[in-house]
Amino acid sequence: MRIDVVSIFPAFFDVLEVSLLGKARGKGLLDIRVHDLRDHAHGKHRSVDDTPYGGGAGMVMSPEPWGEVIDAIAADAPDPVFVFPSPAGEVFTQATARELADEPHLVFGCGRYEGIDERVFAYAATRGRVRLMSLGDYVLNGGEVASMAMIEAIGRLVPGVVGNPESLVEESHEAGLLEYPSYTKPASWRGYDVPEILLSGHHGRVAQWRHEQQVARTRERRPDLLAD
Ligand code: 6GU
Repeated sequence: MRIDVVSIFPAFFDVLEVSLLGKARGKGLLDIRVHDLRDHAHGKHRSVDDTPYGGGAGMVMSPEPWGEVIDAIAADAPDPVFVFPSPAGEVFTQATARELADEPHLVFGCGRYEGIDERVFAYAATRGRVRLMSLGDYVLNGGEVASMAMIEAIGRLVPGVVGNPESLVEESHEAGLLEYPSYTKPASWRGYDVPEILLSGHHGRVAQWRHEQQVARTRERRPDLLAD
């Protein structure tokens, strides 16, 4: 899978060189390319933003550098999915991660300030498909950390990135439930004991207990997931 990232802070994405995704890049499973939006700003001060029409606080990212970088990426590889992280977007879920993991080419456009000139989204839609995606109901300073989260959630679903594909199956959100609790040795630690059933060797009863735990903690922590 190819992933292009556009940002005025490309250094945010240096951490994509470590851990599981770093290894996947080394193996050629993920082709991640980070672009500095400022390379496409041509004014005397290389500015990428300006004051909002209609007034109001903050600055808005100008369309011209975005148009240029979108053209450069789309010329190289047509019809990508453009993902613009935004607290005004649709909510990114495990289902979204699964959908996007099937795409051959994603482009993450990271906005800063009060956002990106709205026309950029319309233009990007002429060069590919466009999704505005939010991580949840809170506000970050820009799209960089949000993109990182989405790239990790999507990248680990690309075949070969996670060594044992079975570990993707029983996770939180895969069955619409939270994950069951996990334990390892020692069986007794500082007065806390591992639940007896897990030491019993009865695979069927263990599976049933784990499912009950999943339902119980989902009801307790995330009743919204059980509603639908
Ligand atoms: Cl995707 N972007 C920003 N700036 N803030 C957010 C977000 C995204 N998701 C939640 N808060």
